[in-house]
Amino acid sequence: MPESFPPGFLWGAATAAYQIEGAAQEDGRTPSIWDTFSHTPGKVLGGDTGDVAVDHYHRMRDDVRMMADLGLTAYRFSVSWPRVQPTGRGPAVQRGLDFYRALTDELLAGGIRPSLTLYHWDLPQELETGSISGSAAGGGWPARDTAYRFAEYAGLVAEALRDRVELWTTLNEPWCSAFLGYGSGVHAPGRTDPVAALRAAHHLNLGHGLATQALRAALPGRARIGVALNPSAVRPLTQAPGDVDAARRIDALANRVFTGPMLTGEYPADLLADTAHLTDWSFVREGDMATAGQRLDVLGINYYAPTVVSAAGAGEGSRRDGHGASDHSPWPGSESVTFHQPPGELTAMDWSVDPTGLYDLLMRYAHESPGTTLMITENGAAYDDKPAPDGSVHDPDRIRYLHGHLSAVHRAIADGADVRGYFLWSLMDNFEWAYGYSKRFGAVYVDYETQVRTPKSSAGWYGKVARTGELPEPPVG
Ligand code: IFM
Repeated sequence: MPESFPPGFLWGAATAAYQIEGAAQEDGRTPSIWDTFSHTPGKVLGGDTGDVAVDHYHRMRDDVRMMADLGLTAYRFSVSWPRVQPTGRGPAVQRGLDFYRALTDELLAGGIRPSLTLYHWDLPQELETGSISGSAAGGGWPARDTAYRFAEYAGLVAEALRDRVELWTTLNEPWCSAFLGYGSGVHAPGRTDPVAALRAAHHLNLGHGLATQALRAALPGRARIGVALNPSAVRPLTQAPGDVDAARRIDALANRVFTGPMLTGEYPADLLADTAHLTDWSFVREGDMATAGQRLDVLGINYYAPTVVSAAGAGEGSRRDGHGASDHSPWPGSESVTFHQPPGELTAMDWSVDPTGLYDLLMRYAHESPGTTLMITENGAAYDDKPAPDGSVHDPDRIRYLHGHLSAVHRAIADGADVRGYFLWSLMDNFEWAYGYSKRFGAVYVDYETQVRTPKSSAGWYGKVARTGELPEPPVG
């Protein structure tokens, strides 16, 4: 029996500005922290940068036509902050906004619902260093002012696109911004200071709340506002008390550091205790928790693989956690926790294939956040896709991955989770951050020499699911 999804379920694909747009120096855009980071030798594999990426800025109309041909009903993209507000403060650049006006017009004309993310990691460099115009103090997300700058930018984008976009997301994966950007340093801006990472996490929570207020003030009542988190399905290696405690610690640092303020209006007591030797959290000011805990219409979940942990030294494992190699841990106060790769199939990122993690997260947040719509704002896998001699690209592993995860979503809906949409990561191959162009997540293959796009077999498979709203029998083999 095919598994049917509810009518109106959104079938989308997702991308992010720095990963696809290119045109890094056009129409007034200034560098973001990712431009600076990727141009710093040794930071990105192969010295790759997003200067050209997949040239979406110039190929946008063809790309939207491709989405419509595939049968997508929604598209999640992000706005490049330095394209719209180059110094991170002051008025918007209309040419920058015009690109997103044109993109959303094309989407709407093609019957595709735009889902807009305000921040997918491309902080204007000036807000990090304050060095471009000399007007700003900078400091990045560890600095409180950045949260206010983000709210100002949110208001500018909302005013420009309020008539075209109903689905708004404030932040994408703030965990990565805070803990990979300022803790382990494998993401921009590449700082390795655990306290800065915790301060960044708080200011991202605050910025989310302030931006949500700015969006609600500017948008019509029908707008739906949310955030896209990458919660970890954290599992202890064994039920030994040390392993269970390691899982609790990582759950606090991966998940509850954001869902605490955003869903319940407070930081979890165990998180504060686990990090008390590093900071007294005095950067949290009166009123911040109420601001961060704005009503959420949509909780976006980005899911790839579960996380298995144990107490230090238990079993075979490492301090590496699938988020890139660094001598610095992204887990402040929990550096000794050991991470384990579960047995079984792996993707090209060495992430395990386990849809039960997605099911568990959907059921968890259905219970913890009743009344909030859930969306899978990202899910997908990288594989070493290569064109066949006839130019076609077959990716049965990705079809199996998607089938398994969509089946988990179907089961969660059947068990009561209010899930309204699924966005495949990613529409097309693109710049995979510190891995450069070496990892292909796309349903559409991109030849980086010619920029020719070729839908992989998974794109055809997913398009059929989107058109019928039904998941066929699992693929064999
Ligand atoms: O490519 C990223 C995306 O930008 C954020 N979520 C995870 C994806 C795969 O690593």
